Amino acid sequence: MTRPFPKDFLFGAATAAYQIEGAAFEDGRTASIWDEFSRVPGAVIGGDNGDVACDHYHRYPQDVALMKELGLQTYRFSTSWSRVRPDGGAVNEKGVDFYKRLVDELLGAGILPWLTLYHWDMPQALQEVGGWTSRDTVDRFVEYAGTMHDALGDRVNVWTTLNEPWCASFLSYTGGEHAPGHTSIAEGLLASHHLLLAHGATVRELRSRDASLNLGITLNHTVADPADPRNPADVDAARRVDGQFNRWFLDPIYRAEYPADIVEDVRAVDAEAVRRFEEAVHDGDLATIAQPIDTQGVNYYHGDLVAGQVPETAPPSGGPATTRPGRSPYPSDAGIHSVERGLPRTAQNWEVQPEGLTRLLHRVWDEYAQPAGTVLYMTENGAAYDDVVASDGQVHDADRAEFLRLHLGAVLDAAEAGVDVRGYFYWSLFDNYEWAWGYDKRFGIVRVDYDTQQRTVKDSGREYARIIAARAL
Ligand code: PNW
Repeated sequence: MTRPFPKDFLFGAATAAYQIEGAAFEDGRTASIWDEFSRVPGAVIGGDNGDVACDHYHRYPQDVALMKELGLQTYRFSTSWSRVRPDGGAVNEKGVDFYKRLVDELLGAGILPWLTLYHWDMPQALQEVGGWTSRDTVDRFVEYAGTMHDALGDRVNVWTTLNEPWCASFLSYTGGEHAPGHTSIAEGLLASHHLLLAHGATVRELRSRDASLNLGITLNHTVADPADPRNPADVDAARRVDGQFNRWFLDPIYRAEYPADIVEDVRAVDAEAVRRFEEAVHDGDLATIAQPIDTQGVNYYHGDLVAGQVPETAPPSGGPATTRPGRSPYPSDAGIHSVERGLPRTAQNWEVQPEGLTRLLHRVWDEYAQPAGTVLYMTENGAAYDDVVASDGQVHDADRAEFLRLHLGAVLDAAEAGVDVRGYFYWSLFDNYEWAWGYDKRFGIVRVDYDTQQRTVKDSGREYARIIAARAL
């Protein structure tokens, strides 16, 4: 029995500027926080950086041809702020032109461009005056968004303001794992608020320019389950993971409020940080953040089984083993312990838990998106595996093909039960620069040989192409 996808369901794949473009200092682009952070000793495995990456900046015509060959209907990419407005300052026409050429190439191939304005590569010059901890950065971001709309508003309909503000705030300013690599609770809180404010202000600005645009944001989610649902400490651990990871962003966007339980949890840990955060939330900010959106992107990789006490068997770490000191990305992290449940794991030790995705989609739809009239798309889902190139020159990645089928099935389960989820983007089209893991972890359905820049469609890519052609599982 084959299971058909809904008629208007869109199949795509996703990338991000810093992870694939390379050409880091060409045509007027200046440093971003990732150019800087990747050079900090011990911050990234292997000391890797995005100077060359997949050289997509020069190879985009062949790359778009490959997308067409796979049958992708849509392509999710991000634009580089420091290419378009180097140092966050004046417009750089050469940088803007790259995105015009890319979009024209996509449209020529019949592929819908799905543009994300911020996938973590803030100009380093703006970081030096506070980055996302500074309210001024919000205005700089809206200017940059306006530049992109001036250039592409006639050709791009779908605009995503931010990718995963949780990573851009707490993983970056509190956990220290991502650029700028800070470990401050106050900075994480301030960054999250200014990112959300930048989102809302951008939606307001673009909406006022053109009411026909499809505007939204992409959030990364987890599904937190208590190890023992009858143990109050485990239930509380799950509440706090959910609150800090999911509700901290969902509640302001859809309900114009921050989750009060989490504010109080964090106050108990660092009252001064919460005082600064509350001072940074001005009258009217929450109304700005809660602008109606057309689309919410859902990114899902895995869930979390958590306990209130240290478990007998701790699971392997799901974080990159860099040599820099970090801290938990959760401002209130006491009493949150991951528990092993024997699920299969990817090469990053991330659990493979497709049923969590079905539950997540139901939850986001029922509690947030449906009441707001917002439609859902899966904007990221994928897996790193230790690929090998076989003697026939191919990559027989049966594990990734299975991961893809299982998660597409989980999306279909939700869609068939009434969740309005209208598309799926596999992460990622290419092997690419996997942030603090460097080039060590490969997510692509297309292999990239970093010596020759040769692209090879993996078995998982062929499988995806078959599913897209059949529009059924
Ligand atoms: C997402 N975490 O990152 C990003 O949007 C992609 O750029 C990235 O390549 C992909 O997922 C795979 O990692 C995340 O620690 C990075 O929870 C880290 C986390 C979550 C998402």
